[in-house]
Formats: sequence, structure tokens, C-alpha cells
Amino acid sequence: MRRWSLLLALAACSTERSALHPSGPAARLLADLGWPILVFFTVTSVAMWALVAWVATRRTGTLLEHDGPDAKGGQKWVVYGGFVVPGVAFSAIFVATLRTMSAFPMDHHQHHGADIRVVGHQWWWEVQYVRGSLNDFVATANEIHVPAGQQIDVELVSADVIHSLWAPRLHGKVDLIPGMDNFIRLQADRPGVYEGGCAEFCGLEHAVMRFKVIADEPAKFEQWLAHQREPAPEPSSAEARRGKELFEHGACALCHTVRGTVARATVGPDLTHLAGRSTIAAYLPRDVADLHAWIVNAPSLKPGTQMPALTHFTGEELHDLVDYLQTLK
Ligand code: HEC
Ligand SMILES: [Cu+2]
Repeated sequence: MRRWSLLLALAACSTERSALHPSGPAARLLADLGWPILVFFTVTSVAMWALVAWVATRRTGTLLEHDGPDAKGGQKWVVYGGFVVPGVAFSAIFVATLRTMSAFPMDHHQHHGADIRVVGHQWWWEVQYVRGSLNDFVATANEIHVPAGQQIDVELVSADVIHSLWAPRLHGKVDLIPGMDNFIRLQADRPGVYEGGCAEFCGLEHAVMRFKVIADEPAKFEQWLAHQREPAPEPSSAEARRGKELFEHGACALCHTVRGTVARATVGPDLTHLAGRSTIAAYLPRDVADLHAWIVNAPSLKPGTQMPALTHFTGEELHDLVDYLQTLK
């Protein structure tokens, strides 16, 4: 029964994060290498277990009935199975791997500057759009918007420890290393949402350091980017205006940016268009309840986070603050 449910679970396993279901050129290169290796080793393993079963079940007879060493040329099994087949297989994999590796633009001299810079933080992703003039600079968090069908050069850097960016359907794991610039060329063939996460243990909350690559039709992407470049909208309700006041003059402005306000700090994520994102803190849904809980006690939801517990707000103040955050479309 258990075995069946395991099989069912495997069959139902979504292809959403599977490196064997590529959705872009970089991931396809890896899958093209991965599939033949997977098939070859599956066939070899089955053959080996069949041989083991055969050895275990064949008639053995007495010691006297045994042939002398290699009477029937049995050593050929050792030579072919033990040396020739592995030798050919590993050489082929070695050559194929080198070819696959050389197909990636590892050398940053090949790049004419990045379109996007991703900065790894414990434990969230800062996503900067660095094309254009300084005024065009925008930053968001945990969602990497890209135009579908286009090559996007992404620079990978770290603000603290080593992280690793991995959206399995789009590209292989690439580390974000302090003091070093790494690059990937990202391309999603079709519009869609591609899930990813940190693939290098980076501390307590590594497991929830997730992100999404959101690929849109190019026109829709440009629209999104143009909107991101605008400052935050002025809140219209009295509650949200009070919330803005609290945000600007409370602790929030010491760590966060909301363009168009006095808040210009960069310790935490840029919140200018927070309400356009689907999550907060890289893994929680961006709804009223989670925003409340996050502001009051972020460390209880993400132990070790740099965002402190801010327990001094009254219920009404908290309500206004969250109201304001929800206007940041
Ligand atoms: C000492 C710095 C600091 C202060 C003060 C601070 N934050 Fe944060 N905030 C952070 C950091 C760091 C993160 C990222 C945490 C993570 O995802 O791991 C964060 C995340 C957030 C997020 C989630 C953003 C996203 O896109 O994931 C919201 C919303 C937020 N803070 C609101 C506030 C509000 C409102 C205040 C004031 C009441 C505030 N913060 C005060 C540092 C701070
Ligand atoms: Cu990480």
C-alpha cells in the first residue's frame, strides 16, 4: 500500500520545478545532458542487478565440479563490464559535460553589462533593474520579472554569505559569492511563472529563501517596468495617510525605501510597489493577516531576520500601517 502511494506521489510530482522539464535554452542544455545519463545509468543498473540475481540463483554444485580459473572466458565480463564500459561511458560524459559547460557564457567579458542584478541577502532576493539611466533604477524583491523569449543577462552578487540562485526549469545553480560577480543568461521561452529557491545552505532560513521568475509578453513586461519606475502612489484614505506618517517617522524608514517618500534606506526590501508582489519575506502570502504578523514579530516567522519585532504599535496604528502598505501598488 505504502509503495503504491509513493508511486502515486511520484507520478503526481509536479513538473513545476523539474530540471528535466526545461523551459528555456540554459535549462535545455542541462536536460539534454541529464536525460541520456539518466537513461544510461538506469539501463546499466537494471543489467547489473539482473546479473547479481543470476549469480545468486544459478546452480553452484560442489567444489570438485568447479571449472578451473577462466575456463569459459569469464574474465571477459570483468574486462568489459569493469573497464571498457565504464571507461567509454565516463569519457563520453566527460566530453559531453565540457561541451555543455562551454556553451554557457561564464566569462563576464562576454557581457555588455547586465540587465538585472540579483543581490542575495539572508534570506531574501533583491532584484535590481540596472538598464538605462540612474533615474530608471528600480529594485524589487523575490520576484524576477523578465520578458518571455528574450535573453536577459543577470549579474549575481551577495550582500553577506554564499547563496545560489536556482530556477530549475530555466537554468542551473549559480552561486552568489561575496566579492565576486557571476553571470547567467536567463531566458524563458514562454510566459509563465517559474519557481526557484536558494540552492546553497546560507543560514537559518535558507529553506524559505524562495523566488519566482515571472515571464511576461514583452509588451506587458515593459508596462510593468515603466510602472515600477514610478514613485509610490499618494494614499487617498485617511487611514492610509496616517499609516504613511507612521512609516516615514517610525523605524520602517530606517531600513526600507519607498520612492516618493522620505524612506530611502536599503537594509530591507524596497517597498515602493510592494502591493504588486504576491509574497512577503520570500515565502508568506502578502495578505492583511501576514502583514500584521510580520510587522509585529518578524523574527517569530523568520528567526534570525534583520527585521526586528515592532511591538510598540497600537492595534489602530498597525491597521493604518498595513492599510498604507496595501496602497503601494
Ligand atoms: C532594522 C531594519 C528593519 C526595520 C526597522 C524594518 N524592517 Fe521591514 N524588513 C527588513 C528586512 C531585512 C526585511 C527582509 C526580511 C526577509 O525577507 O528575510 C524586511 C521585510 C519587510 C517586508 C516584506 C517585504 C518583501 O517584499 O518581502 C515588509 C512588508 C516590511 N519589512 C515592512 C516593514 C515595516 C512596515 C516596518 C516598520 C513598522 C519595517 N519593515 C521595519 C528590515 C527592517
Ligand atoms: Cu541563500
